[in-house]
Amino acid sequence: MSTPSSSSSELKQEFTTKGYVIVPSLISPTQFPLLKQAAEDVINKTRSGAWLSRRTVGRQFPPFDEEGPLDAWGVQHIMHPDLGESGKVFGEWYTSDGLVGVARELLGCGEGELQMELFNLLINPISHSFALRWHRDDVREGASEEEEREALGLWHHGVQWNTALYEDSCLFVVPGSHSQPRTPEQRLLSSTQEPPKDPMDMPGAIRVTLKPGETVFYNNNILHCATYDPTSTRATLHGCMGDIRGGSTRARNILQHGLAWMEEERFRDTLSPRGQRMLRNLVEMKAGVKEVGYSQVN
Ligand SMILES: O=C(O)CCC(=O)C(=O)O
Ligand SMILES: [Fe+2]
Repeated sequence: MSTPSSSSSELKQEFTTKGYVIVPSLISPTQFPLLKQAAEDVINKTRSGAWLSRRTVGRQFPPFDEEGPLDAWGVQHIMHPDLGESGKVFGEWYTSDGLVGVARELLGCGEGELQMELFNLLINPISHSFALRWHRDDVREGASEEEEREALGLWHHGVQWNTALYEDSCLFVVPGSHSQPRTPEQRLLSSTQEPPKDPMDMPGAIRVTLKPGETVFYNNNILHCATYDPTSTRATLHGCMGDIRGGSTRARNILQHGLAWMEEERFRDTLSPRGQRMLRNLVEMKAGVKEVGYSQVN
């Protein structure tokens, strides 16, 4: 995985032109049951209120407060040492050869430049349908065409991914929109705070379906939205990694999620030497940044 090959550059090319690419199997047969079990554990803790770092129904973007309803569409900070053995299982997969190999390939960076970032779990709410409006993660909906062009012209030195543990059809994207300002019609449909009535009304939209074990890597400024159905099991690993050559360009996107816990020694102690190196890069970046705002308004 870590040595470049012709098929690997095809992967990067697809990621660069379409803004996303699907990779079949980055979870080994031994890891799969461990990840499923760890997911079940943290989902139970979240739904019972024992784990309060979560994304609750009704709130689309950070900050995700600890208060509010118990029905959640996401579990935050799944490598946290307070999650015990489950946290460790997630940490082992986040730093595994397969995942790190593809991330490096898409980032075009060396092992020493990899930055540990976010790792969360996206789940089905149990009693509400919910949806996220059309958005780009780090460009606000009111950005002018010129502002959009400028923001999308920057390479942010990061990759984000969703890895499905169960079949997942929640995400919709507009291929190619990570590098193009919105058309007037796309702008209209993504300027509202309301979730879409039908995501397929968005010109150019496609629905991304992942089979268990598949991963979609995407540029998080691609125009995207998601719908959450309480009757369909979802447990999808949702993370990102960066390349330190991006300096503080990724600070807002990452630090708005509240990562003070990652600076604790007891978290570092749960990680492999590779994980500890990646974490050190994050902590150094964080130290150079005074204050970050939020990418979106809820
Ligand atoms: O649920 C998903 O797959 C997408 C989540 C998302 O877009 C976000 O958290 O900003
Ligand atoms: Fe998003």
